[in-house]
Amino acid sequence: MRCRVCKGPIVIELRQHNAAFCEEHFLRFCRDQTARSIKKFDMFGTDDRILVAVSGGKDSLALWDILLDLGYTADGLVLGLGIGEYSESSTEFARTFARDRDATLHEINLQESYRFDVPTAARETGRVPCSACGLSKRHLFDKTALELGYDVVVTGHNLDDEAAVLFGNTIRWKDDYLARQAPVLPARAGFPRKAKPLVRLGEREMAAYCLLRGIDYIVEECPMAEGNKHLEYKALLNELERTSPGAKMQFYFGFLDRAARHFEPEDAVEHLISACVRCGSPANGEVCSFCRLAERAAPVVLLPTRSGRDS
Ligand code: Q46
Ligand code: ZN
Ligand code: ZN
Repeated sequence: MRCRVCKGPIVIELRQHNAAFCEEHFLRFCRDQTARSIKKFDMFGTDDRILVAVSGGKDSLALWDILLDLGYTADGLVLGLGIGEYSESSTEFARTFARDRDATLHEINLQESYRFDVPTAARETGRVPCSACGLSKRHLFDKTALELGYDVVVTGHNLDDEAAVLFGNTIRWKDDYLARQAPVLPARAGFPRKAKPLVRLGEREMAAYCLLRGIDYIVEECPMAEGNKHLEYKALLNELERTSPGAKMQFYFGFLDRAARHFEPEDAVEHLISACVRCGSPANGEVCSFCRLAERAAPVVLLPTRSGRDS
């Protein structure tokens, strides 16, 4: 096979696109696919300040790299989740990338700022680790974006992630989650806009992108991911993709084009009416779910108040 664009020797074949590319045109393909999603879903513009949710993995670092190359103003935020060596290495990869690209990286360490970490929170509250972790991540990315004046938070969720989440939500018909499956979610009171510019690219492409660009990233899976249903769904969809190239794209984009509108929330009734007395974030009671989690995970320590986030 030869490169679809220049007919030169190839570095990758993409069966779902019935195409193959040389290095230069594969990198351009990744940028073009990202730019296409940003435009099609009206995710953000060149005047917007973007906060990249950086994990130290291939997707978030590739996304950050592509956004910078496309000329966007994109800073990163990495969270120290306290998941042993995995968290330390992840943060180190994020720092190295930021240093190499002369980009701004914000850091929040759960233990230092809130006196708990993900394993403790999971243990003390009886939640599965990914639930405690996801709640903390959403809260800290949203809150930091709003406090520092970013217009949008972007995440490195790729097509494999989104198809797996859609699959899980579909087989259980989780209407409320299906309503939030779009690659861009508008800002609402207390929440910034969120976007997933990598939805047209898969894991394999992102790994190849990082390899070709010389971006080092954490390869190991998070040790707390065990039992995570999404990994199971990903494996199922990979098997399907092997025999039917393009199945993931058809499933995900078919849903967006033809079915998503049926799951749109009815007249957005605002359930989260109050501001958390501790941190000011939206809450459906006095205290938001993150502060409730933190209180149970680190009960003897006074939590930061609205005026002293990192103190
Ligand atoms: S970091 Fe956190 Fe993930 Fe680890 S504990 Fe689960 S959610 S698997 S992306
Ligand atoms: Zn080429
Ligand atoms: Zn709170």
